[in-house]
Amino acid sequence: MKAEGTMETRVSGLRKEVIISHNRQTIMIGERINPTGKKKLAQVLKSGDLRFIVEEAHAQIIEGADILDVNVGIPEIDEAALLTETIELLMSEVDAPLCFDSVNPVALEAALKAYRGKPLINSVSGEEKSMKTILPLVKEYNTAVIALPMDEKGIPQSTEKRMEISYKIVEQAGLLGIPAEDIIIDCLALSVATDSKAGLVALETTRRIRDDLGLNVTVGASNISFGMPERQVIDAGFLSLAVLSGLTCPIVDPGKMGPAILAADLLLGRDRYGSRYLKNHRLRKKSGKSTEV
Ligand code: THG
Repeated sequence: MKAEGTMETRVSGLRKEVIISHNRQTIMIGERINPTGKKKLAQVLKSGDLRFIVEEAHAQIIEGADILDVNVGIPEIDEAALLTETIELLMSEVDAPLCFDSVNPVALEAALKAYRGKPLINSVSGEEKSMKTILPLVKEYNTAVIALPMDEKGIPQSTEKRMEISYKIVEQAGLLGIPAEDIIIDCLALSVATDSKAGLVALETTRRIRDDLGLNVTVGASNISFGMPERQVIDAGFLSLAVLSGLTCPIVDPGKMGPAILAADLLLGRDRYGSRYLKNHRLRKKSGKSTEV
């Protein structure tokens, strides 16, 4: 099947809409509100003092994030209450649309009830159980959703199998009345340290999702370099190749990968007069975040 063209995914916060499309500039989803591997964040989430989260939100936006991923999953907390509180706080502090990163449908629904705008749910997979619990939420609360092309057997090695699962999720969503453009496929980057073809498969999946389905594509880019030295070089290289292949909204640390993404758009003729690149550079410089002296 050849897609009729490419689709637009619209998400919004209270005061700002973001349009994700293959014909537009790359959208950055900031990943730093996530306690995975971050002692400080895990600590503030436990203590309930959420000021650091607000700081991280503002910092990521200065660094170029268009959407903020929000993951508050730590053991032994009431995730529904904590996610809702965090979402409410962030809505009052930033205009950017939010992406709810949770595997807990109860927490997701609580946060969805509190949200004003059209958020992104991260994520649904091709597992029956996931589709059955997450897709009805996407429909009922009119959200967009990130879909992982994996199923009960795990993450497929082949592009073909990833496409098959992507089609299945789009079809299941369609049966519930969810439009295809509200689905963003994660091309699933695995580490090149354990599988030297992992980059190639993610890039091929990205290209096929764009060309065959016309859908937007995301990726947790830093997975690609897990276990390797000089990770940022690998991540930045992967991102440039992936943006050319059809990646439209990577999940990244904008402090580290912002310039690489904006450079990719600039090099692909998607940033007239380099104005986005330059504006981002000035903002970083002003806040002491530029890597240049
Ligand atoms: N796909 C989708 N969602 C995702 C991922 C994905 N959400 C979570 C994750 N992957 C993307 N987010 C992060 C958040 C933090 C880190 C990596 C990815 C991270 N933390 C450092 C660590 O683990 O060592 C902490 C170090 C630091 O503070 O810099 O790297 O793939 N759909």
